[in-house]
Amino acid sequence: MKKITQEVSDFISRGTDSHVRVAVTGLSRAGKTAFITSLVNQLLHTSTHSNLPLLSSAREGRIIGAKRIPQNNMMIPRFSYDEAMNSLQSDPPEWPVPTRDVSEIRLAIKYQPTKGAKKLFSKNSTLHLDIVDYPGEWLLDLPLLDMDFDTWSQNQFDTLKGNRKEFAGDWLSVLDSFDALADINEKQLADISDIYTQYLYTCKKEGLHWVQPGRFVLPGELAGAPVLQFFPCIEPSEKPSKESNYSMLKSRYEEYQQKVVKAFYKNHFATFDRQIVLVDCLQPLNAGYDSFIDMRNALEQLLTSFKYGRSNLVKRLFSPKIDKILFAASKADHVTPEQHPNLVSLLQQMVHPAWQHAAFEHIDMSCISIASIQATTSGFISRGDENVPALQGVNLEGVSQTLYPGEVPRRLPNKQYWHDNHFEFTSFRPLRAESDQPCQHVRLDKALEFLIGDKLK
Ligand SMILES: Nc1nc2c(ncn2[C@@H]2O[C@H](COP(=O)(O)OP(=O)(O)O)[C@@H](O)[C@H]2O)c(=O)[nH]1
Ligand SMILES: [Mg+2]
Repeated sequence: MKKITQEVSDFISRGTDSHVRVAVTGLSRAGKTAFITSLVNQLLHTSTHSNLPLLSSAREGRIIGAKRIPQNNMMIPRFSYDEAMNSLQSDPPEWPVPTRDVSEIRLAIKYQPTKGAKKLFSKNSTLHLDIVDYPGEWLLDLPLLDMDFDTWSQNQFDTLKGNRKEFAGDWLSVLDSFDALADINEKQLADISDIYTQYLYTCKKEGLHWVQPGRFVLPGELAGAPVLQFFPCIEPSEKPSKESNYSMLKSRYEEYQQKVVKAFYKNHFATFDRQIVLVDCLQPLNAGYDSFIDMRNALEQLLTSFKYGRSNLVKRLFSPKIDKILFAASKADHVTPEQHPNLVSLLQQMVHPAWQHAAFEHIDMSCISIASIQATTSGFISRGDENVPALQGVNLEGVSQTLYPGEVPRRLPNKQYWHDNHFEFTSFRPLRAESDQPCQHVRLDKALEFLIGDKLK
């Protein structure tokens, strides 16, 4: 009897749309933690101070309230909401400490439905919202599923041009004295993997985002595990023995494909209903042309996980459910509001080519700009007899500043652009969060409307 009741209740849940899993991703430092913290904070405040006019259910006064409830999936760590809020409420306020793994938080949102079966059954309905945070870098690993170790290795060596070759210097020089045919030397494999991982970290530090394997730079709970201890290696001309270094590297790579990459897609990705991809377009503007092109490539790569065409790997593995993807240019409060349309246009340029060439069947997509947690306030300052837009904020050293950070280009800039223009987007402290007020944000409600608005009808 109990089982039947559970099944019936699950059935009604699904039939009345009362559960949605929203995944939040983006490359590291794109603003995922800030986004989730603010989103949870806004929803928890809806019963007292709603600050979400662009979310129709909130504007119409139909949200009764939201609370946190224990998540269903016990294998995923809890998103550290309280810790993040403590940082934002401290004096001076601080940004939440970065986390580097998948995590989840679950909310129950009570609302008044407007239509259909939900309204018929009861006056109030509850939407269970799961929010899952995972590093965008993990999506860069998808192509590995279609490549054997030798192909992947060759691929990695082929990318060693320009800066990358320079960054890989240490690793390439230890490879010179590495004997792939010799008997397995665990210590040596661990050491060289470490140097290879350092190379990947250097790429990231220098603003290059396309790194493989993605889990090496964001290992989460796998830090130090042998499955993360391999590196590209040219296939030896002689047949390697089963006990050789080469065979060990190859079998670790295969283990990584199955137990890390495939497992992520099966256990996590397959469960997502909606996806938001956060993109920090300002960081590559600061860093320069190469960083820009690299971010575009990384985004294009990331998008392949959502191409559900017939030949798609993801589709071959399971039936993905994602029906809406939102791309959001994050940290928009780094530039003055009249630049926000340019920021969106720039993001569209990075995302659209990949989008148009691929068959993104049945996925609704949109691009917006947001600031999850505002760090600046915008206004005007008078210069001569002109009023010019400006931002005010407190920088990370605690100094209050008023400035005009410059224009955001509408289109993807060419190389020359960085000779003629100089970007310097200052980092500011977040505005302090008050315990009885929701955080200040820009268009987080627009993101919510896109992601869950229809589920609150
Ligand atoms: N000004 C501003 N800065 C932000 C915002 N969101 C994130 N940041 C900055 O970006 C950094 C990285 O954000 P975080 O959410 O930790 O990124 P994650 O690695 O994607 O989780 C933060 O420490 C802030 O300095 C925002 O809405 N406004
Ligand atoms: Mg984070």
